[in-house]
Parts: sequence; C-alpha cells; structure tokens
Amino acid sequence: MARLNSKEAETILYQRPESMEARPFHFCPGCGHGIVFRLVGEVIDELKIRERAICVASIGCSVNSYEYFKCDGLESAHGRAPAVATAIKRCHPDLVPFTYQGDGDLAAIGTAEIVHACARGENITTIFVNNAIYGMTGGQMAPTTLLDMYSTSTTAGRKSALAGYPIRVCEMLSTLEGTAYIARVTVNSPAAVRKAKQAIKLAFRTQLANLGMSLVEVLSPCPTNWRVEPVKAMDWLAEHMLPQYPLGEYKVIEAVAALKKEVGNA
Ligand SMILES: Cc1ncc(C[n+]2csc(CCOP(=O)(O)OP(=O)(O)O)c2C)c(N)n1
Ligand code: SF4
Repeated sequence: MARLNSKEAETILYQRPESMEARPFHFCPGCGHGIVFRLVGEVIDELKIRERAICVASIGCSVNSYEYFKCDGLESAHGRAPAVATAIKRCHPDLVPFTYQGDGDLAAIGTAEIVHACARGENITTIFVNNAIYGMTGGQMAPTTLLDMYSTSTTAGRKSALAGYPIRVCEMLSTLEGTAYIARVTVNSPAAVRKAKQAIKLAFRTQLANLGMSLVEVLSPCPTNWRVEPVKAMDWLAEHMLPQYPLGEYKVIEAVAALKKEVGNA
C-alpha cells in the first residue's frame, strides 16, 4: 500500500483493513456478515497475523470468504470447518486457522465437529454467526430459530412439539473442559460492535497463546429472511434474540483472564 503523506495520515479516520480485498460484499443490505467480516479483518491486521491466518469457510452466505479476506483460506464441506481447522493446526502449529460458520452450519449438520473440537481442546478459533435461520438456502428453520419464529419450513412459527427448542451454543460448549474462551456478542449498535471486536480479538489471542479452543458467537441480523427492513432488523434482534441468547462471556479460563488483564482493550 502506498505510504500516506503526513497531511493525509492526519485526515484519514477510517479505511479498509489491509487484510481485506478492495471488493464490495455480496451480502443483502443490512446483513450482519459484512460487519463481522470487517471486524475479523481489523483483528488480523492489529495482531499482525495476516501471513499466518487461514480462514476455514463453511457453507452458507459467508461461503466465499476467500473473496474478501486477503489471508489464506480453505473451503470445507458444510459443518466440517472445525475438523479442517484441527488438521491445519496440528500439522502447522505456527499457523492461525479460524473457522467462520453460520448457525445452520455449526449447530445443525456440524454439531458433532464443533462439540468434539471443543471436547478435544483444539487450539483453534471459531467465529459463529447466529442469525437464527438458514440464510443462503432461503430462510428455513435452523436449530437456533426462536420459538414461534416464522421460517419457510415453519410457516406457522416454530413449535416445540414438532420442532423442539432452540440450542444455546455458548452455554452448551462452555461445559466442555477443552474450551478456553467462549463469548456471545452482537452487532446491532456501534457499542455492541466495539464489544464484538474485543471478544474476537481475545479469541485470536487465546489461540496465539496456545490456551485452547476459543469461540465467539455473534448474534447477527438476516433482514431478507426475517422479512424485516434492515434498520428494524437491529431492533428485532434486540427484542427477540437477546432474551433467548443473553450476551456475555460464558467461559474464560484463568490463563485467558490473565491475558485479558495484561492486554486490556489494546
Ligand atoms: C451437505 C450439505 N447439506 C446441505 C447443504 C445446503 N445448505 C447450504 S447453506 C445451508 C444453511 C446455511 O445456513 P447458515 O449456516 O445458518 O448460514 P447463513 O447462510 O445463514 O449465513 C444449507 C443447509 C449443503 N450445501 N451441503
Ligand atoms: S440471506 Fe440473510 S444472511 Fe444471507 S446475505 Fe442475505 S441477509 Fe445476510
């Protein structure tokens, strides 16, 4: 990248992270994936790990992450990203593999992979985007779909008698001893976005310090399949998703707490 002269350096307040390609996102207006991608890009830049990071994408609206991240990337089969990231990390412990997975991907077809990666305590990082629906395939019910929520496969709303109850992934995975850092954040306001970035950064730092499995769940809007306008989708998320999926840190082992104290918000 060309160097800025001192006047330009003073005036530029915001620009694309170096770890991201200069390419417009394909996401629908108001989709949360774009925000999460950008946060991951910023964190990769700030931790200076672009040459070591490998994005293991899975299947869903985030599938072509390799179009956007300027680090190495690999595509895995639907739900299998934690297994692929495990192999990369075990063969090349110096690399920094991270998975980027939707809730249909991670909490339905990929449940076994994420549970066992956490149980084994793999030293990898997972970014888990929960929009409570299958986005890419047209808005069918996901394991995280809320009770009474409309989807194209629960047109009268999800009913527990027929379709069971939503899965709380952070709560479930934090019971497994191999997990080091587990947090749930959201991106429905500027303050929430800042907190989300801190959690994503700590998750990567957990891996860099060899402390074990780190996962950040990001509650994210899918205005298209929720059938809500983009701005209203942020309010819908707060009203409907937050009660079911409370934000917070669900697992912070002592070593991660010490790391957090040491680095602060840097
Ligand atoms: C083995 C296999 N089964 C099913 C599919 C179809 N499929 C593609 S994406 C997807 C769900 C994606 O939803 P989610 O993971 O929530 O991501 P989003 O699109 O919402 O970001 C499904 C079921 C597939 N590609 N491969
Ligand atoms: S369908 Fe939903 S998750 Fe997919 S790009 Fe559109 S808003 Fe985002």
